[in-house]
Amino acid sequence: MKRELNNRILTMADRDSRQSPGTVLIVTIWITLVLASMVIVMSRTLRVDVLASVNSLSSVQAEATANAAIAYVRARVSNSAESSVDYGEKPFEDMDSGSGRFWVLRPNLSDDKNHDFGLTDEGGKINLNSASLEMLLKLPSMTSELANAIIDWRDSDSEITAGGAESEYYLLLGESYNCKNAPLETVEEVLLIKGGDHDYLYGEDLNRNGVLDDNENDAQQTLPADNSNGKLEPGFLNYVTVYSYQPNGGGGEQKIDITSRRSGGQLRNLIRETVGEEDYFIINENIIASGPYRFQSVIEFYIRSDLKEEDFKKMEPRLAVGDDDEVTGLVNINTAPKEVLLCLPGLEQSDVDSIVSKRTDQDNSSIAWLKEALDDEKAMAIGRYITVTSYQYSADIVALSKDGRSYRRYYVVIDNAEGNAKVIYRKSLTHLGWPLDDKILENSKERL
Ligand SMILES: [Ca+2]
Ligand SMILES: [Ca+2]
Ligand SMILES: [Ca+2]
Ligand SMILES: [Ca+2]
Repeated sequence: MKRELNNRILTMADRDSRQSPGTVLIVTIWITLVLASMVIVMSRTLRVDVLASVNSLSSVQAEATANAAIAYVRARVSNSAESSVDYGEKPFEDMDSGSGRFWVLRPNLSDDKNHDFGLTDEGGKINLNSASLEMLLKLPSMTSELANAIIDWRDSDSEITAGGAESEYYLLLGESYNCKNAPLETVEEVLLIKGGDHDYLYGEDLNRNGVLDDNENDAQQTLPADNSNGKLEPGFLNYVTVYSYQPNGGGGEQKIDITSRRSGGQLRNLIRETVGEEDYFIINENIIASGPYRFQSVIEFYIRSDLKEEDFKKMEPRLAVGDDDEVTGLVNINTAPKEVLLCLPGLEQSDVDSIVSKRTDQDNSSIAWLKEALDDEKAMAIGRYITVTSYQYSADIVALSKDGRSYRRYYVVIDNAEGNAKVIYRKSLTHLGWPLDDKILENSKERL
């Protein structure tokens, strides 16, 4: 029995010792496999880390480039002082910031095939906070419902304009809110307003680059639902603003409010100083013969006084319309697109064409040239809605990292009314995708 047991133990030990080399081999193979897979995992992790750091470097570069672009644009605006910024050159296209390249994209409203670059004058737009109902209604792709609802949205009262809406309407919506009863702070706020449809605001230009892209011309196949007619039907986005305003009486210099009869004495003195005693009597007679000694606008003063252009220009900086410190929403006739000019009261297409053809070679810092472009009645009728100076500009900045792997797009609005060109609005548009030619992206990646 004991022997038998010993034999069994021996047999087992024997069997174990026979299996040993195999077991060792299997264990070795396993260890090797585990080590190998660890190496693979580690190297993959390393590769991912390297890629991630390259990508995060690209992001940092793109962000730095965007910031450099914003600083550059601010400098351009503050240098422009009260006159318009240069248009038509190339200081906004493919600029090198060191950490990357940037473009300041601007939709060319008369060309949907090519990108255009530069700053956009917010003063050349219709201000949603100050425009009359009649002016709003003349905007392209504006509806009567939305125009009325904009008036209700911004006015402080709760009386419904025909077709408009006050809180009763908004409180019944799925996600209810009150009518604002205060000025709009962004243009996109119209999407909150009754009738403020995405299609009216942006039109077919889904990526807001001013160019007809493939998806914007394939009907329902991909967003947006366009009419595939080979043309970009934009919304009213590029014709409206909420940012335009200008100092009126400010600037330190004493100004004369020409809308007030009480300023008559001051105004007479200014005329006398400017044209001399002899001509003063003629000018004074002209004014008295044509109406009371007060004026709705600077251009009305110019026309009714029949001053010489050079004399008027000397007086112009001293004249204020009303006694408010600032005026909201005057349309800059030097820069406004035709669609915006057409919104001004009483203007027809031929008047707008005349303005656009005359303004190109005129001294734009004075409003005097308008007298050559329009007949007197029409010029005086739009006088109180227009200006020739702008203080707010917007820039649609596209910034690409040096290695071409990352980009950012920011829409910024810059206010220079106080001379410090401050950014008053900044919004990322990166989610809309790369808005320029795809070749730019491909080529910059190839250079790696
Ligand atoms: Ca209201
Ligand atoms: Ca587009
Ligand atoms: Ca489409
Ligand atoms: Ca179309």
